[in-house]
Amino acid sequence: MSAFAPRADGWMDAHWMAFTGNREFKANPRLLVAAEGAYYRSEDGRRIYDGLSGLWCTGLGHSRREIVEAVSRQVRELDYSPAFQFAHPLSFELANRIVAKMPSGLNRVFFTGSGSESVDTALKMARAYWRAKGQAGKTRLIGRAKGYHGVNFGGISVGGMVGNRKIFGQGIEADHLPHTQPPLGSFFKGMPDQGAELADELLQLIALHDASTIAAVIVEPFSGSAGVVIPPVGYLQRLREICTAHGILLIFDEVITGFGRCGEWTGSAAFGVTPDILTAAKQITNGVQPLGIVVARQEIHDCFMNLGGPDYMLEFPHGYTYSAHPVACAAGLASLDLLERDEALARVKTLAPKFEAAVHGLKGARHVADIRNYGLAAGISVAAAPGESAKRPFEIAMSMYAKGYYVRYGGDTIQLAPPFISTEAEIDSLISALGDSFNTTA
Ligand code: PXG
Ligand code: PLP
Repeated sequence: MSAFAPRADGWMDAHWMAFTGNREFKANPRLLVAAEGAYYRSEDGRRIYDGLSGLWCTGLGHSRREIVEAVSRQVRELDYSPAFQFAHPLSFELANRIVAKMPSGLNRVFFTGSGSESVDTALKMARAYWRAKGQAGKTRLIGRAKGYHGVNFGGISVGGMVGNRKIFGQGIEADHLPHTQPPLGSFFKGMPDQGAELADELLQLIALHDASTIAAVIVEPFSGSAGVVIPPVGYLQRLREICTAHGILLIFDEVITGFGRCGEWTGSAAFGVTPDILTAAKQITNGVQPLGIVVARQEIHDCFMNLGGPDYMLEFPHGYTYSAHPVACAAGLASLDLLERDEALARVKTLAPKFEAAVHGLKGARHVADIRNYGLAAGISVAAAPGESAKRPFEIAMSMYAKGYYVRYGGDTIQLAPPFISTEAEIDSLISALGDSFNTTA
């Protein structure tokens, strides 16, 4: 039990919470005080099923002994080491282990502390790469409507979640592809079989801006935050072809899709398309420590190494205090071990069709406007209450919490990303409770 019991004396006022309705939360706090396997324990002593694997990051389940021990050992042995000009052995080991899981050709790993930092690092890398190649005019970045690339200035500029951008003023030079979410009511299972031609919209942006001004295109293989938007069959292939033909880097933001959620090590492997740069975070450490990565093709890395100048000078002036943090690297190594030992990818592949059948069974429940899924991820669009599109998802998530299930609500959707270690019975009970919550919401 937590040593800090909530009190009614303004104890909660000082913490300005992230992406939270602070006023509502502090009136009705939902405090989690422990976790093990696929369950949290709430402050009021209930077991809560973790229907989103934390925030898409704890697929192996909580309190895994091997990760806890690796982190404890590392914190005792080397709690911090400077990220610049010095290093520790774990980061090299982890980079090698990561490269072995990446699509072939992606073999140089830059460490960050989060998905947002990984995205901004990748965008800077893309611009600096073209400059290093003598094409300094290639600075424009292309994202996609409904894209989520974290919350730093680069990420919100290429991002396409309107609510995350509009109050912050001018960002950096970016344009956007149209999103690929099928019309409500489509109820596609897995990849939609129509919509690949939306990739050709990139040709319009190239005609408008000229490829000589465009550094990179960044997309999520499937979008998580926007409500789980799955790429149409052939869409990512077409984006790849166009980027290659026009000399534009393709960045896959795999902060959610990387390290198992798709039933493969990457969304790139699942969808059969290789980007030039790949970002990931979250599941690499099973959420236990903050860690992000940017993995680049060797030619991109080598371009910086070959710039010339004295070799004690920096090739890429970029990095974070917590880049390759030793405790995060220890968590990463232990998580990779467990992802392998648990045969997590095979487990996701086995569960995915059952999860798909279960979640699509919600079609016909009250307010269910669409269902989209891939691997162990699903988004359910909720028909809007008049004038209040975000209200029903909130009410449904609160009804689920009262029943002992944590699900994510955002915009007009409910999102599910069960732990890889879930049983079929747990998934069935999650979906059955959710159906009930939809049907009993006004
Ligand atoms: N890119 C992508 C594709 C993401 O999904 C980020 C970047 C940013 O990562 P950090 O570590 O800076 O948060 C993300 C994060 C949700 C949800 O419920 C999604 C994210 C974070 C929190 C909630 O959809 N994605
Ligand atoms: N702001 C100040 C004043 C700093 O000194 C630093 C790092 O030294 C930063 C921001 C960046 O912090 P981080 O490296 O954790 O991203």
